Amino acid sequence: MLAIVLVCSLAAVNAANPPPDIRKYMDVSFATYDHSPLDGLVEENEWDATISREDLDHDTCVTLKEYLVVHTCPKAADLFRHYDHNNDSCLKVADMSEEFHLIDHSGDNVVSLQEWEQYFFQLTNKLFAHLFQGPGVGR
Ligand SMILES: *[C@@H]1O[C@H](CO)[C@@H](O)[C@H](O)[C@H]1NC(C)=O
Ligand SMILES: [Ca+2]
Ligand SMILES: [Ca+2]
Ligand SMILES: [Ca+2]
Repeated sequence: MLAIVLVCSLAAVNAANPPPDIRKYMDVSFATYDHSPLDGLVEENEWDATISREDLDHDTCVTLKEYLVVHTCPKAADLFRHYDHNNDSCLKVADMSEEFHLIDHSGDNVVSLQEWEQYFFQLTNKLFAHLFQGPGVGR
């Protein structure tokens, strides 16, 4: 999932040197999802389609193993667990759908750029808080 790649690359960038233009990374990511239709919104079909790309053996379940083939950032396993809403160790369309409705804050079944930025900025902060703070701070 590109969003996860995005979160990973943001963490890498932030750990070294917090950039003033996080929003630019978010916007590039959003644009790569928004293609069918290209309408300035991310629809659920655009979001859910990431599952079929990552399901390497096409059994409808993206396992942690498959996931780690595609995503090699240090927090990839934590991100996998974040997306696996029903804790069955499989990322499925149902997990992605649940995640989509979290991102869709207004509940109108489409994700605007503003909702996207807000959600992934919060998710990045939540998952990588200790990297932002540096060693010895907090837990
Ligand atoms: C999945 O696990 C998380 C963390 O352990 C927990 O908060 C959540 O309630 C669990 N969800 C389900 C559907 O079991
Ligand atoms: Ca779209
Ligand atoms: Ca699979
Ligand atoms: Ca699952």
